[in-house]
Amino acid sequence: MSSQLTPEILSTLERQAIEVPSWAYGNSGTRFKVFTTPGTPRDPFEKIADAAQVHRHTGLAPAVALHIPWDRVDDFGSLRDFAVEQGVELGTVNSNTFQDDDYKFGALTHEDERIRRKAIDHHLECIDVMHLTGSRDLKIWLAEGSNYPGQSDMRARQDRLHESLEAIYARLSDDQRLVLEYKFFEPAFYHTDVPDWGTSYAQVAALGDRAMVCLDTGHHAPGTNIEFIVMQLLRLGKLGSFDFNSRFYADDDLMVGAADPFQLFRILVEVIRGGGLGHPDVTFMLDQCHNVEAKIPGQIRSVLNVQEMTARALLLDGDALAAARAENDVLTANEVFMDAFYTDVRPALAEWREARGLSADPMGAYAQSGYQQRIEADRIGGTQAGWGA
Ligand code: AOS
Ligand code: ZN
Ligand code: ZN
Repeated sequence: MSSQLTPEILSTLERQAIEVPSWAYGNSGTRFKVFTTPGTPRDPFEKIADAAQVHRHTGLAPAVALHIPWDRVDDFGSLRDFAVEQGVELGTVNSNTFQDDDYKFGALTHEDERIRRKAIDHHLECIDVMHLTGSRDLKIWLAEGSNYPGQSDMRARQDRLHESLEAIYARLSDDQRLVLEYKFFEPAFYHTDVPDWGTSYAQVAALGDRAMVCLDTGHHAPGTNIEFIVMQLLRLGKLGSFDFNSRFYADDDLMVGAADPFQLFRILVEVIRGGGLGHPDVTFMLDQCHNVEAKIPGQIRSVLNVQEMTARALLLDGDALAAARAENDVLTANEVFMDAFYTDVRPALAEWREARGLSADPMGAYAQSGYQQRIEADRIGGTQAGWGA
């Protein structure tokens, strides 16, 4: 293979697996409008079928993350069997405590014991689902916080959060994990109960080894050095998963690698440095919504973006970098770093794909496959599943 990608790099790439989110295939939008897309899935089975297309054309996306209640079905065993038939497996189960009137002032942190109990029970239901789907991870993102100074006792809420998480954690089996996602604002605007990696870390560290932090790349203030957080969490053995996406302003949930490929590269350099690439502890997930672009191709493009930046990060010349650092040769160190980033690996990856029986051009192959035309014709009528449906 005529490329800069060594056999070692190629075999590392071979093991790359990215979980795609079921909600990426449903309709989504902003607070202003949800646009519908022809061919949108009408139920969780159709979401899985669409997700399987991404894997079929890229070989990169063998698992689909679920969301409860959006993906609740009568028989999770048959959803699991269907996924296997389609060539994928069911992955992380995401809980939802943000769409119920009861949760207006909190869920796991709520002052009212009844509401906390309800939120805990929802998570126990998610764990039951995980047993049926074969999922390892329960991902918790909390929409809790307050909008005005004085509104809430932030400290008491941390204590209640700990107690609630403890009750959930206690229900996990030995091979299951809890990952706690942080987000600096939205929907609460003054304080958020899990706003940053430090809070997430403190909460999961108090639970035990099978509780880890989930890092969503869109959940930081502009200018945050996310790769530093990646480094630190890996160093502490607490990076459980990524929610990849990209953002220009807030939690935009755009395609990963679209807004700032260099940031994605820098993150992947630290993942590799910290031993997180291909490590079972660190799940790569996408958390994206495709509001105006086609959904399946949007997901195909996204996993390819992750692969491309991973390949570039693997090209980083560690020896040259170490030598420059030892000499405090700032400019050479930076040049070595940028050389890897600027290397175009697309032709090499296309060649490699072909060698593995995949199309050199997965976007083109999907467009040619006729799948999109088929779902647009077949799925007319019925209720389209959406973000929140
Ligand atoms: C919300 O902002 C988060 O990124 C979550 O990961 C959320 O669980 C996901 O968007 C699906 O609900
Ligand atoms: Zn997320
Ligand atoms: Zn988010």
